Amino acid sequence: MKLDQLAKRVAESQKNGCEMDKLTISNPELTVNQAYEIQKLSINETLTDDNRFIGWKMGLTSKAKQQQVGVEEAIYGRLTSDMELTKPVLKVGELIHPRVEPEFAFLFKDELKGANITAKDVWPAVECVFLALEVIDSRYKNFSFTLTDVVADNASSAKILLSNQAYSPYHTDWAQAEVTLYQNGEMQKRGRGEAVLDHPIHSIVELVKMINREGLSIQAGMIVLVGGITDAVSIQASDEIMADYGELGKLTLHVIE
Ligand code: 0L1
Ligand code: MG
Repeated sequence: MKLDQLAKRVAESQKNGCEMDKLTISNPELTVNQAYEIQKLSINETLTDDNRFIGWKMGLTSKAKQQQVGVEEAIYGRLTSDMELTKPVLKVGELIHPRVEPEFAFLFKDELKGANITAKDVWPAVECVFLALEVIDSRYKNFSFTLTDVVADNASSAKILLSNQAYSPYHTDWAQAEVTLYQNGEMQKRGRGEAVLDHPIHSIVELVKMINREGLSIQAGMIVLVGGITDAVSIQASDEIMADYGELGKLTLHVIE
């Protein structure tokens, strides 16, 4: 089994929006560490001057998300500039079986690294916080995978929408901030920031520790999606998705063919 060949298979499926079999079917001995290597190789393959590495995402940070997909630990993925929607419109025809979930995104002004950081080290490095909608789209058939598979598939990353408004990190208690997710005007999900590892700041701490094992860091200017505040809803063309964050505002995504 060659990791670079598996990475090519994953990159192709992500680029073309076509389903693939789980890597662990033909490679049952694949480890989670090797899956992170496949993730790195497949994303590096897509990087150009126009598609830059812009940050990280944490996934499976809530019990609801872990139960939804039958996996029991948080994972991370890589974000590139192609994933960021510059308008609140999602072309669903390019994706396989997309789902959307409400999140917060933290933008960093200073580098964060190390195995021993705590929340007190994170706050001073945060420039601002955005409201965010993450579109996830597993490249595996039936949205079904093992931990190893989903790590190799860049934690199902597909697209992200950030709010126009940025907030000071000290604007509110992000653990208590509530979001209600509507699909075509119908309430689908409700949750608080504390669903993300008890507090979104813990997600950043966890990420820094995890990427430190690869000798990597959150660099100044990077964003981090901290993880879903609710579990995800399936979406299709003509849907209107609205996340209502109360006094923080609303974020709307129009889904088209
Ligand atoms: O962002 C997420 O929590 C998704 C992580 C991967 C699992 C999934 O595709 O639901
Ligand atoms: Mg997510």
